[in-house]
Amino acid sequence: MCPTDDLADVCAGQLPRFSFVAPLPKLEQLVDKRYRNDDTKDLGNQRSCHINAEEYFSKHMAPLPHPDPLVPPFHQLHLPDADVTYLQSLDLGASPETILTALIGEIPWRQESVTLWGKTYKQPRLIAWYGDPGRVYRYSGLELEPRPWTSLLSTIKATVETAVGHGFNSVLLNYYRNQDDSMGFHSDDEKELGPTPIIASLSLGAERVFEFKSRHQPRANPIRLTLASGSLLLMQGDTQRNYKHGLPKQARPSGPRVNLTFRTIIL
Ligand SMILES: O=C(O)CCC(=O)C(=O)O
Ligand SMILES: [Mn+2]
Repeated sequence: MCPTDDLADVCAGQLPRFSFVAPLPKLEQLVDKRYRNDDTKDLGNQRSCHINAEEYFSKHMAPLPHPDPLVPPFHQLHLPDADVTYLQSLDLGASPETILTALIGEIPWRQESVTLWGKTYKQPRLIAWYGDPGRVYRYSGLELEPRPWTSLLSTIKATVETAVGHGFNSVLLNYYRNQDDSMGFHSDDEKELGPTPIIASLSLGAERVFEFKSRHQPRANPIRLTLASGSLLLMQGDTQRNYKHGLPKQARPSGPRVNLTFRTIIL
């Protein structure tokens, strides 16, 4: 069994360092001492420690077999009752920063207003929705008509589809301008995504912390991942049914980040 099954807080994406925080009494059970190093430190009643990610992944997170041996393997995150895999660096044919700059320049970004619990407020980020004709996405009172694929987005989509072995018909782009932009906890569980959506989430630009929280144990500590620029996070199976996810604001200054979540809208 992988010790992350019970981890209160996992923070990956900083290869070769992999860090996590767990409640102090559990730490000893969860972490094989061989993966610890000396910079373990106390954080109140929590303790943070760093372990060697390459070694950890190779022992506890089996790479998934992929039909194309040239495509680097994904690592499975051990979230119980979910299916989440992470690829540290997807080869996009250009640097993530080059693509980030191109997308920031070419996308007609919009700040939308959403209505939640009867209150309307502006989303703390900019968004854009692209897809095949008719693939409308509705959430939180918003109705997004798809823009036609640009050549850059079609190219990225094809690369993502090859990496995950699944086709998509739409993408939601999120532009986090700085550390104050965020996305609240939610599940991508709208009915037009089907009962077990496959969502491939590509991150470009500043590293930001991404959090998972169990829908059944809302008081449990969130599980945290740092998403690297150029990384691909794949959520499928029962992930949306059993977990919420979000991207909190952060205190530390952050540069721009664009995230593309490729989806399949079922008509
Ligand atoms: O920016 C991210 O990494 C999260 C995006 C997301 O959850 C969404 O678009 O539904
Ligand atoms: Mn989401």
